[in-house]
Amino acid sequence: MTDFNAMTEKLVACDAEGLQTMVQTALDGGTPAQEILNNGLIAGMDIVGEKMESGDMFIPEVLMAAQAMGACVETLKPLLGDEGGASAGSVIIGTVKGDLHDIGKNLVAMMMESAGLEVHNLGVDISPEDFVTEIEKKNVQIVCLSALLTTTMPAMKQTVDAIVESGLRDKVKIMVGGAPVTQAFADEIGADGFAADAGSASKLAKSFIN
Ligand code: B1M
Repeated sequence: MTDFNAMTEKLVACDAEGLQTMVQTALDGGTPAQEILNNGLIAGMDIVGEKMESGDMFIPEVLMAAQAMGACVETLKPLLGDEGGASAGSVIIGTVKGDLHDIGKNLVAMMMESAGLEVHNLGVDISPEDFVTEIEKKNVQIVCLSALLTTTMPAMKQTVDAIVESGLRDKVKIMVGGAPVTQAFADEIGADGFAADAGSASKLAKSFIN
């Protein structure tokens, strides 16, 4: 049986090599990738967040933990979700201006890809203007905005407003997500949907396409 507590401890200790070995051992032992992601990696990152808040972990360590998690997510990627099929629609996703968090956003992108969507991942710190430019360039049906900071949530509203002003609002569905974001906030800023996690984001995107 996989010891998820030991896995979270490795992540909190920023032991990238030890974590990777543990993830591989769990996979070899038949533990599903989704369980490893939820109970080992995301649970570990929640503890990192608590320690960051209480001043027990500092930015360089948090970054190291994030990198260790990112490497493990790459290992899990081919094994997570497999609804397959031809491209069901196209999406752009990015973290809004001023915000550099990308782990959750990348998970959402990954789940959407494995659900058969064509995903254009713009990265982090994306301005409203750049979102508009990319919507035009890529001709996508769905726009996903991610924010992890309460201070960057207003940039989500600015992005929705910029899409309205560009005349593209009717052409796209706008989805928002990230730890501080709620359905009420999505409604308030005029987004079409909110998703609390990568799995439900992928399902919601597919429902918009269908
Ligand atoms: Co930051 N950070 N951070 N950080 N960081 C948080 C978010 C924080 C809650 C930590 C804390 O204090 N407890 C806090 C925010 C407080 C607030 O705003 N209320 C915080 C802070 C304050 C900061 C800085 C300001 C710290 C400083 O400099 N003093 C700074 C800001 C930098 C910036 O962005 N401008 C900062 C920096 C960093 C690092 C760079 C060190 C690093 C990011 C590395 C990286 O992403 N490459 C980092 C990290 C790692 C975190 C925590 C610890 C973990 C975030 C994470 O990756 N979670 C975080 C605490 C926490 O969340 N527990 C914290 C795992 C990930 C899988 O979950 O991102 O929530 P999440 O994604 C989920 C869902 O939210 C959803 O699906 C995902 C998967 O299920 N989702 C979407 C996400 N995006 C979506 C988009 C969608 C749909 C769903 O579109 C439709």
